[in-house]
Amino acid sequence: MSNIGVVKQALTAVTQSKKIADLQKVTVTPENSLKGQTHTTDHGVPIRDTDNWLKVTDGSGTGPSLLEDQIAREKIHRFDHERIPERVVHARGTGAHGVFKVYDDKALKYTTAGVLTDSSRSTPTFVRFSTVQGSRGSADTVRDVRGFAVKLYTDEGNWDLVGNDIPVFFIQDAIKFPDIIHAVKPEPKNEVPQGQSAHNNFWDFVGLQPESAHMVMWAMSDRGIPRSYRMMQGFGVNTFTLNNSKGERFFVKFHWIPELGVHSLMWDEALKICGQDPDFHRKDLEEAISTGAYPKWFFGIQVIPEANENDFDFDILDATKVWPEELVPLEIIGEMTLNRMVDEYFPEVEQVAFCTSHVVPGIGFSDDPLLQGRNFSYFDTQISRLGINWEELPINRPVCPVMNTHRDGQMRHRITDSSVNYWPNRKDHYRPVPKEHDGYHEFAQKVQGIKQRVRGAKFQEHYNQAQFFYNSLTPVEKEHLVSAISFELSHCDDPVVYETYTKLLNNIDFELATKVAQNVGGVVPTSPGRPNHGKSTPTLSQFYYAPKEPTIKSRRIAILVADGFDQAQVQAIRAALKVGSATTWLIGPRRGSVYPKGVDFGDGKHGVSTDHHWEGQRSTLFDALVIPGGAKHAQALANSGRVNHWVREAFGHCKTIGAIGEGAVFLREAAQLPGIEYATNLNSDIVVSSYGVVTVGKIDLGTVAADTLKINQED
Ligand code: HDE
Repeated sequence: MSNIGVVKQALTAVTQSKKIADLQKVTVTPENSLKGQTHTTDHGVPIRDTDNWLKVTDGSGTGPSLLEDQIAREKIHRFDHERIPERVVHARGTGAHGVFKVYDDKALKYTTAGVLTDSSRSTPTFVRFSTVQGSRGSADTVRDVRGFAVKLYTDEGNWDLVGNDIPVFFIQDAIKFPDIIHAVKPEPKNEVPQGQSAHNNFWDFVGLQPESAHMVMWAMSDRGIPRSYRMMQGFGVNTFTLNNSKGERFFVKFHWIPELGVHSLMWDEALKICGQDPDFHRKDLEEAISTGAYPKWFFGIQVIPEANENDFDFDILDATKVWPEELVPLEIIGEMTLNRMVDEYFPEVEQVAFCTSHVVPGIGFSDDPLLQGRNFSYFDTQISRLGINWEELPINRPVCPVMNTHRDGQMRHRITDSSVNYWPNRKDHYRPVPKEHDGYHEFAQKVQGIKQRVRGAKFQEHYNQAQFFYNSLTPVEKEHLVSAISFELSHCDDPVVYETYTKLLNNIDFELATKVAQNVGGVVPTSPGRPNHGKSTPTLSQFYYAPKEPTIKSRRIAILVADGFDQAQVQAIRAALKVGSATTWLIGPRRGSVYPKGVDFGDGKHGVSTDHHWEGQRSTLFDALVIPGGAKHAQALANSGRVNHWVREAFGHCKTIGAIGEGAVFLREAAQLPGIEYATNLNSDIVVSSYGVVTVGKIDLGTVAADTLKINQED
């Protein structure tokens, strides 16, 4: 068995859960038992030939194909029907299994939900991450909101927490959802663009619907281009409720905070990765899980007692608003770890189906008008995607008993051996849980009023929190935000659109509006549209979430080598990075053997296998880069235009670059990274320069004739 096989087997042992055991009941063909198994039709008849359609032939092997070939017909018909409708939003995604735990029973003061209060439980979970705009085959690293949908298979039924990586939403009332989605999706005339919001219709809509201003700020910030699904926050967004055993009710918002911190790509990187590796985020999740670097999130709640509902200058049921943590502290009560990839994409990731209306006893809804609409929408969409029996699908079915009088419908799998299918019945089947026991019951909320199509007074204010978010960004984050909106508006060719939006921006911030308007030819303001309240919080900048101890865990680090590299250095670097749980990748002039210093080229014995050719994997796919010493190797790197571009591009994307000896000379003389100080002799062991360039002068660099390293001008 390969090393990877051994690791996989070891990891599998620790990733069993009730849900995995349940799925294994239908995993009829585990890979290790497939070898040598007989090919059959779907009705189980063994077949001899799956390569040739039955023909009438005179012996020459050609002739008309026969429709009577039921084996060929079955194969083609099954294939013709392989596709189901993709999700109308969030079509592109990936998923993984995991486990959720709470630390203690502190939340008992808010809720009776066992999943949130019983620390002896390990609740199996399935998480699906997604983008929103693009179709199923679109790229991962587009600028977009990311879906963060969690299914918790609790002992009292499934709880679906269907969130995003951004804590607010574009609209306040669910009735506007088709409008915002039509506006952001490819335009109706020509079905462009794909995986982008950079087009007239999106900016037209958000310019005319100012309640979206806050979310637009978030989506255009670095949150819109995460480095990894593992490095984003998750938010339930809507306001839910918790009920305790005393009959008290609390409003609640749910949060996921990644252990590794919140990190983003640079926009230039994101654009390039779309072409270089459109599955970048999918592969990233798989790589982390299969190497045992299990992604982890801390789970937090913000809680407001029912009596305090109206204490804030915003409406706590308005999904376009955050609850500032200074006003409503975040309580961390548990964590979720993802530890297992799926065995097959379609039956698990494509067929998993979430419903915001799926909550468990102790958790309820609020009058948040977005949530109320979502509770209708998700069930309906699953019927059209998967059919009415979608909850029987293996990935969706609960791990606790399911028993009721629902019957029939397309694709019914369950067989209930009962002569009655209604309640009440003479046999006492399907008896509802007695009132004094558990079971879901609605909070007895008093409701009275007038039927009207209206929104609350506090729902009318749209700019305070957009400004709050902008004020809370660091200067670098603000710069990225300006560039992002400028990129998007530059893709709008209707002046009405970019003029309207630049005017709207002036209600958020004068400096922001001025810079964007100058970039895109919009309306440059002469004075602020409204005063800036000046309020900010550290908790909205993604820097706030940096892990307490800096970590390189699961980061991808490239080591650039050519023939003549210093192998002892490479071994030492790899060992050191492995201790920090990073992965290292040798990138060379060819995928195959590269020969270290002191070994004859092609000696057939001492070559070291590289992972990739430097044309095959670009710097954008790595987090950091190391260049070892070795004079001949450094010369070869210097001679390659691609390598010089590789290194400069990594530098341009602010990646950490380390170099030793001749590797440092290469950086200085060939790649010519600007504004950097280098280690120059044995005595200056290590020089940490600006932009994270670290050079080590293990040798006297003066002995390496600098001018022997020349840049290949092709690049
Ligand atoms: Fe969704 N949303 N949504 N949404 N949403 C769907 O359900 C909808 C909203 C979110 O990985 C659909 O199964 C309405 C907010 C995620 O399978 C659909 C409204 C948030 C996913 C639907 C919203 C989300 C969806 C399409 C406005 C963040 C992917 C396929 C009231 C909290 C789940 C599907 C997955 C998917 C409707 C707003 C997150 C059509 C009507 C707010 C992560 O039912």
